[in-house]
Amino acid sequence: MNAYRRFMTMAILMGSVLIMSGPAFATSATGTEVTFFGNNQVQFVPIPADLGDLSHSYAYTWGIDFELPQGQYVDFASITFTDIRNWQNEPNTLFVNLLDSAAYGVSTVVDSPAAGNFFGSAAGAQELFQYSDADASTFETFTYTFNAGQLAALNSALADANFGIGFDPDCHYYNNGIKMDITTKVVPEPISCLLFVVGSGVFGAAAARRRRAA
Ligand SMILES: [Ca+2]
Ligand SMILES: [Ca+2]
Ligand SMILES: [Ca+2]
Repeated sequence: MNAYRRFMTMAILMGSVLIMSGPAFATSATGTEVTFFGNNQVQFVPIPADLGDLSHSYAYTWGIDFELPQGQYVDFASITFTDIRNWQNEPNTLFVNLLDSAAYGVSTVVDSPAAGNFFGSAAGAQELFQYSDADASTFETFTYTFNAGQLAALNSALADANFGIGFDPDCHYYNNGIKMDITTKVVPEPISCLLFVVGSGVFGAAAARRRRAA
């Protein structure tokens, strides 16, 4: 009995260790695989990751639910296409947009390849970038990094813990996976700013005294 108890205690302890040291990812029921790296890096991957090789007949919305940790904001965001390749040697464009809100996971809408960016005039949408490579013989891994204005728009879209990325391929762009990476940062507290300013002031005064004394 004692041996059994010891065995069970060990088994429970080992189980807890395994859970604590397990991989830090969760497959969301909302159509996105979310992986956390450390305290402030998060990666989102849509399901399916290649968005069906981005067919020209459709526009795609990818809705992501993410609640920012309290007192934090997004200070970096990027979107990466692995092994992206034009389906033909022709000047095709892939439009990528930020959406203020979008249904969870990947949805498709029928789209005319001739009519430009499907999301162009949609409410709550703004174009992030256009990807274009007319050479179908080469593939590349391409990363786009959000600029300051786009980061501000992402942070405001996240106010309700939901945002989306809209893709409109005109025409097809084959690829081996899409991902979005963000890092978050703690908003500086007013009190520490104040202390910093006071500290700089004391420092500055001391330096001025030293200059006068010299
Ligand atoms: Ca399209
Ligand atoms: Ca289109
Ligand atoms: Ca939103």
